[in-house]
Amino acid sequence: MKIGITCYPTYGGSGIVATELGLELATRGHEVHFITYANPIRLDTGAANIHYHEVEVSTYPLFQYPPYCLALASRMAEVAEEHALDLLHVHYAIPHSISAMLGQQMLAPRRRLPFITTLHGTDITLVGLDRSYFPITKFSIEKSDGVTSISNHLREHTLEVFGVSNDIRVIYNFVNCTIYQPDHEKEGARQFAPEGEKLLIHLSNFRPVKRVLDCIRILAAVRNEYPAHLLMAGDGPDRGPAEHLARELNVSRHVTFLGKRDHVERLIPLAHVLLMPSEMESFGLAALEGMACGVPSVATRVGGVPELITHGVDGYLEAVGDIGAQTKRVLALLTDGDLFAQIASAARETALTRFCTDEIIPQYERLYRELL
Ligand code: GMT
Repeated sequence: MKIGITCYPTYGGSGIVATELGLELATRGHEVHFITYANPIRLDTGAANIHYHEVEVSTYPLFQYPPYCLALASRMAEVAEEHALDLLHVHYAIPHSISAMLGQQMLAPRRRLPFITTLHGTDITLVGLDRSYFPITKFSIEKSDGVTSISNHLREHTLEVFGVSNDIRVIYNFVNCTIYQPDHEKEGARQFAPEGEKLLIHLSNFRPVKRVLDCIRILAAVRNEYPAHLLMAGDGPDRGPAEHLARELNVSRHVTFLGKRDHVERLIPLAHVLLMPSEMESFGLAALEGMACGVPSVATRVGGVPELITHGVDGYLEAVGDIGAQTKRVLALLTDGDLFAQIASAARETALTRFCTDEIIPQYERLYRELL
């Protein structure tokens, strides 16, 4: 099949899922065309069957807000026509599904171009609920030829809040378990913690919903009882406040802010625990990447996370903001070798059996075939 994929190319779960999906589809022989305003961060444009089409958004003094949505729609129609695309698959409803709908209408006199919208979370739970975006988000879902959501929780939430009658199919996030592997020796941890402290890791876009300050508070509390070092991978609005808090709590020597990182599959396996203290997660892709690397998560019981992590089996779930409870779980994993081995191996097993690419990618292929 010839598939056009659009996503936010920046650091964020939806862009990562879209990019990894495109790469996986390409290795399965499909022709994949990324139509985005910049090269998606994890995209290897040299890979076989992968094509990249940049969306140029021209400005004009009259435009206080350059109409990206229109530039994207034009580019989608152009690429679809030129490369005979079978369908468009957009990730994150706003504004991608509206652009896809316009692209579809531009081609309608000549050919059919179905489009699928994958809902990722904040497009529904945060941005989509904003009064200025609610009606258009609802409309774009209704107009999509196929809609998928990355968890049951997000599906239920969408049906309830938007009152749409679409058949929303749940297709979970996935991880490539060959690329994401455990590292039992964790030798590389010494580059960050030369005194042999165990590593905790957090990965996100440092937006308020991620509660990155809680990671610093947990690290400080853990260090009262056990030597640990925290890796903070990613960047975003709460990085400054997190650095400030680390200084205030006198732990800045024990926290490394890495900024945006490629190849997190080389970083995550060095850690013993992944922290995901989010206010909301519709799925929690970072936790899944951790599980594939045999790094259990101490996370919050929110949104779709319980569909991924089974509390006490392959990770831990605690209440949002309960630093004490999250700290206790981290300490248990750091100090009890048998417990760590058991939970880490169950986490890897969950990734392998429920969320690996071989399990999930065919679900997208099936949906594409049904639509065509
Ligand atoms: O979490 C973010 O702020 C990024 C956001 C995105 O769309 O890039 O992530 C959402 O999509 C991810 C991939 O499907 C999910 O794993 C995240 O749970 C989801 N984030 C939220 O629901 C807050």
